[in-house]
Amino acid sequence: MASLTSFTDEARIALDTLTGRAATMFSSPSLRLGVTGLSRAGKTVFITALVHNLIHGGRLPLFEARKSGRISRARLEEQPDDAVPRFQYEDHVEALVNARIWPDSTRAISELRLTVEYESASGWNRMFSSGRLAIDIVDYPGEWLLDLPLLGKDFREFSKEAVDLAALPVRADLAAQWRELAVTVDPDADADEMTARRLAEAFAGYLRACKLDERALSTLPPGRFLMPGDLDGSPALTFSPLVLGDGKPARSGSLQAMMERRYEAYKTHVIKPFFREHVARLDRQIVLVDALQALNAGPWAMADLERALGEILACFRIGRGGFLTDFFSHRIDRILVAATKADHLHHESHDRLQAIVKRIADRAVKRADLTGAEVDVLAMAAVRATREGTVKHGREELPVIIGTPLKGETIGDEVFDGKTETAVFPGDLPARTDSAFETASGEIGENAIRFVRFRPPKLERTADGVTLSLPHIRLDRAMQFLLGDRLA
Ligand SMILES: Nc1nc2c(ncn2[C@@H]2O[C@H](COP(=O)(O)OP(=O)(O)OP(=O)(O)O)[C@@H](O)[C@H]2O)c(=O)[nH]1
Ligand SMILES: [Mg+2]
Repeated sequence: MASLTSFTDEARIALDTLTGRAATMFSSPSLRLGVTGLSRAGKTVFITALVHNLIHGGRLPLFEARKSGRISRARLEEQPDDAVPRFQYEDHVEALVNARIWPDSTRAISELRLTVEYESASGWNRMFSSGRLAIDIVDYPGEWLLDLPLLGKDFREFSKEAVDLAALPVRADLAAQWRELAVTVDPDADADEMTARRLAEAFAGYLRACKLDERALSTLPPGRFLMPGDLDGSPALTFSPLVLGDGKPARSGSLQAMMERRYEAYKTHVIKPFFREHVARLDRQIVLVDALQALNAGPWAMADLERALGEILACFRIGRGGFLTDFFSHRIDRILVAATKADHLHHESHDRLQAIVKRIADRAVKRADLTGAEVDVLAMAAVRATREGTVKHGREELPVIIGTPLKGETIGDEVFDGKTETAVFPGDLPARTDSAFETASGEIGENAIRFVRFRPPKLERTADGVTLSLPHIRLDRAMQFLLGDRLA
């Protein structure tokens, strides 16, 4: 991973950051916050809830600048990057707040600028700061980050790793079709577009299956195979790992040579620009993980999530220690790993969820060698769709969560209509963190909690009919960690 980017890339990043720095000297300070996570982790909901709570005066007792009344105004402004799609905040709010449905899946990068006007807590800062902070929030798929390690690997290494992973018991059946094809293809045969396409499609199919299957596996690179963005069908995406024998170099004109070339093109035209234009410019990062889904799927999925998180975190190490260190004005100095959707659990289990995620994150952080950046771990719900209660069960009082299950959700024989509120006993997470990771039986769903998807909450209104802001769990803590010091 030492030479992730070539000299010219690094020089360009340096130049970009220098011009970026010059620009910020004349405008108000800004902070680039990256929001990532694997698909469905909760990125869109998190950003929408954060912005909504800031603009509409949400209850944020742990967010110090708000609590002490120093934020006078927060509003959306035009984003600085014209070439990046805007995060469709208004549509997402309409869905969440008015229609009470979850926002649509978003499959590419987007950006939103939120400007906060505040009064510094210290007189010194008040004298020298403009009292304005522009927060550029960048939403991008975690799958794209999983591509970054490819920059340090040639086609042969990429192929070997992919072949090895596909043979793991937990993946083998999902990969069967691609593996069958891959072993019959002769890498030394003449390059042929149809073979390339069949292989690429089979490989993409396998990656998709990992994601859909109840095993809840994180995906493998190349990230654009699942989320092609505007690259769908392009040659840079029409390749696949091959089963390669000993170290013979590819014969010119062979299938192997063609795949190698496309793999390299993918690195040059997809991975590097993404890294250079987006990741290298971030100041802060939140990585959302759907730990509940992985917990429900069992220890294999937990191990897989840990692997993916490790690779994601390793991407943020870049820019330290190299000759470029001095140029990086945008080095990521704080990373928050957050398990979302904690509202599916009773609050007694929130700390357990946090402990489990902390275990995964600690190991991943160690492996990613992230010394220098401050890393925190949190269990939260960006939007709280449930409230708590207790239900008498014989002599026992059971802690329950109450909410409106989505239409079509089931518990036992009951099928919900999307209108009826119900109390669900979600079960407890294991008190002993270790047990979430033990592969003793390796069975799926051993730690299963009862997982029902709820509709977004109905917002309360005040006596004069004003709707209150979106409820959450510990969103304010996340905001304090990610933004608090910049509003001090
Ligand atoms: N109860 C609850 N559900 C949530 C929360 N956040 C996300 N979800 C659920 O998770 C789903 C995915 O959330 P999104 O915010 O769309 O996730 P994403 O990471 O943007 O997903 P992609 O755009 O597909 O990559 C939602 O449709 C909700 O069902 C939360 O805070 N509470
Ligand atoms: Mg999204």
